[in-house]
This record gives sequence, C-alpha cells and structure tokens, in this order.
Amino acid sequence: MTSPHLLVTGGAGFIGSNFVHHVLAHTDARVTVLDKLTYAGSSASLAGLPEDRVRLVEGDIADVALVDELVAPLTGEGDAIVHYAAESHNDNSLNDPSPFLQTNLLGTYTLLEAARKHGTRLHHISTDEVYGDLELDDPERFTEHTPYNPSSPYSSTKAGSDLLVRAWVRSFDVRATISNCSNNYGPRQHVEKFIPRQITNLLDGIRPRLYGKGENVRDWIHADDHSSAVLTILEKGRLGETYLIGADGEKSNKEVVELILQQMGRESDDYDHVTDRPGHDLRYAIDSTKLREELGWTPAYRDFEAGLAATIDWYRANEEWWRGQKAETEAKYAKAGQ
Ligand code: NAD
Ligand code: TDX
Repeated sequence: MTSPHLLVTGGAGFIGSNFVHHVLAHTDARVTVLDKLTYAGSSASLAGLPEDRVRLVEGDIADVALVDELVAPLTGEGDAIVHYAAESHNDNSLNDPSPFLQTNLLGTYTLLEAARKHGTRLHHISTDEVYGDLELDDPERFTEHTPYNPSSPYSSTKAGSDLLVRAWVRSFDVRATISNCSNNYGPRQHVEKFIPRQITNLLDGIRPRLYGKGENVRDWIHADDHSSAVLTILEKGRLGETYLIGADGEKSNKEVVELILQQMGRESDDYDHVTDRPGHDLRYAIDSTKLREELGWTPAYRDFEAGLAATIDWYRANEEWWRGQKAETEAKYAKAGQ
C-alpha cells in the first residue's frame, strides 16, 4: 500500500507549517504544500524537512489549472486536501478587504470545484470567529450549533468559505469536513499577531501594545494541538460534519501580556494601551465536547504558561526567521496608532 498523499494549502504559513511538521513526525504521509508565499508565508518554515516527503509548490489556490493539476492525483486511500490557505489577520482586513474576498472565498471555491471533479476528500480549516463574540459573563461557549454572526471582513469571508463547503457537500456530495478552531499560539507565527508581536517587541526593547482596555478574551490552543485535532478528523471524522477545536484556554489579553512580561523578566505593568481595533470582538470560547467525545481527541498542551515560555524561547532562538518581518509590521501599526 502506498502512503497517503496530502495537499496542504497555506502550508508555509503559521498553522499550516506546524501541521506539516506534525504530519511528518506522526504519520508516513507525503505532503505537497501549495502556498502563494504572501507576506505571511515563508519557505523557511519548512526548512529541514525531508525532501522525499515534502514538496513546496509556489502558487495561488485560486489558480484553476494549477489546483486541478495538484488535486487530480489525490485518488488513493487517505489522500486529501487540507485547506489552511487564507488571508488571516483581522487588522489587515480592516485596511483592505479585497485579498480576503479573493483568497478566502474564490480560493476555497476553486479547491471545492477540484475536489468535486476528482472526488477528492477535503478538510477545511476555519475559525471560531465565524460565530461572532460572547459577553464576558456568558455561561455558554460556542458549539457546532451556534448561529454564524461574523464581525470583520476576515471572519465574514471565513464564514462564507464554510458555507460554500457545506453547500458543496449537500449539493454535489463533496467528501468534506470542517473544523473551527480557537486562537493558536506557538512557533513560526507572523509577528503581526498578538503574542509574537509582544515577544519580539520586548526583544527589541519596545513596550507591549494592548488594544483598548485589554479586557478582550481569547481561547488559546497550541498549534500542535490544532494539528493533532485535524489529523484525528482526517482519520475518524464523519463526512459532512463540523468539529470545534479548543483546549479550554480562555485568557484576557491583559493577562497574556502580563505573563509575557513576567516570563521575560520585566515588571508586569510595563506595557502601553493603544487605539482599539474597530469592531473588536470581546470574547471567544469553544466547547469542544463533540470532538473529544465522538473522536476521542484530547489536547497535549494543558499548561499555557509552559507553552508560552517555550514559544518565547523559540522567538529568542530564531531571530533570523522573524527579523525580516518586524520593521514593516511595526510601521503599519504605527500608522494606525497601534
Ligand atoms: P497565516 O497568515 O500565518 O498563513 C496563511 C498562509 O496562506 C501563508 O503561508 C500564505 O502565504 C498562504 N496564502 C495566502 N493566500 C494564498 C493563496 N491565495 N494561495 C495560496 N496560499 C496562500 O495564517 P494562519 O494563522 O496559519 O492560519 C491558517 C488557517 O487557519 C487560516 O485558514 C485561518 O483562518 C485558520 N485559523 C487561524 C487561527 C489562528 O489563531 N491563527 C485560528 C483558527 C483558524
Ligand atoms: O498588538 C496587539 N495588541 C492587542 O491587544 C495585537 C496584534 C492584538 N491585540 C489583541 C486583539 C485581539 O483581541 O489581541 C487579541 C489577539 O489578536 P490577533 O493575534 O490579531 O488575533 P485575533 O484577532 O483574535 O484572530 C486570531 O485568532 C482567530 C487569528 O489571527 C485568526 O486568523 C483566527 O481566525
């Protein structure tokens, strides 16, 4: 029997590259990465992986001919498209929504049409942000039954992409599953995102920047746990189903900044409040009971502080990976008063 072949879109980005590393370590699958290498993607995130098992194709998920060529061979047992590629940053979507519509909607449509044509299994990676936000004291968390209510151009295009997948399952019997995950942290995350921005700011002698009052709550999960959940869904998930992925990691932004400061040897109030994000979602929280009870998944990273310390160590040790992104990212934030 030949080993499974996965087409991982966005596999040179943060979570996609963590998934490729995870697949290489825990399965015998071969991986083709399709990635446009936008500002958020980097071939350095795949450095050191064996060339006989990982191939990087630089290209766009909305390129019909290229996608068809890459999907056509995926007909074996266990073969699948694992679709991570997206424009992923809320702040960017507020400045210019157009690449979000192009990649998140038209790109997903292009992959679905190829999956339909070739009968290929597809797993679509999405986010808890499609559900909008919760009050701080809401006793309910998001479940697979929570109505969609996205707030930003980013989350609305992700919501739209989920709905396309559901329609292609129902109308064309495309063999697909969807997962909606909470906020990820870990190695190889772009320095535009909250946790790596604050770590690299401190390494550069800049005070961390907290939007608004810092009361907003995010539900943190280590990217490696996201990867193990996706592998579990690929192996055991029921076609047509949606699974929520989360690790009970709710923390306010203020708590996270204070932890980063403490772990980096600074006073825990050594940060600045800056202009809030327009339309800023207040709280996300995931109930992952379905994934845990039906498919038997559990997260391995149960200690956020330990995971955060390891992430800080990774950024300390890998300055050459992030240095090239830093000045341009901070210049963009400075323009927005952030
Ligand atoms: P990222 O921005 O770090 O990576 C995105 C990758 O997609 C990059 O490598 C980029 O080059 C590539 N890409 C962008 N447009 C493309 C196109 N048109 N064709 C091919 N490749 C393209 O994003 P991330 O944080 O790793 O997120 C990955 C996926 O996970 C996204 O679908 C996102 O919505 C979802 N997600 C992210 C989080 C999170 O906390 N970051 C949480 C839940 C879900
Ligand atoms: O400098 C900052 N200061 C700050 O207070 C930045 C960059 C962010 N924030 C706040 C905004 C959010 O409340 O921190 C929180 C996290 O911000 P981001 O890292 O931008 O993530 P978020 O907007 O929550 O979205 C992330 O999780 C869900 C990912 O970027 C999405 O791709 C994913 O779908």
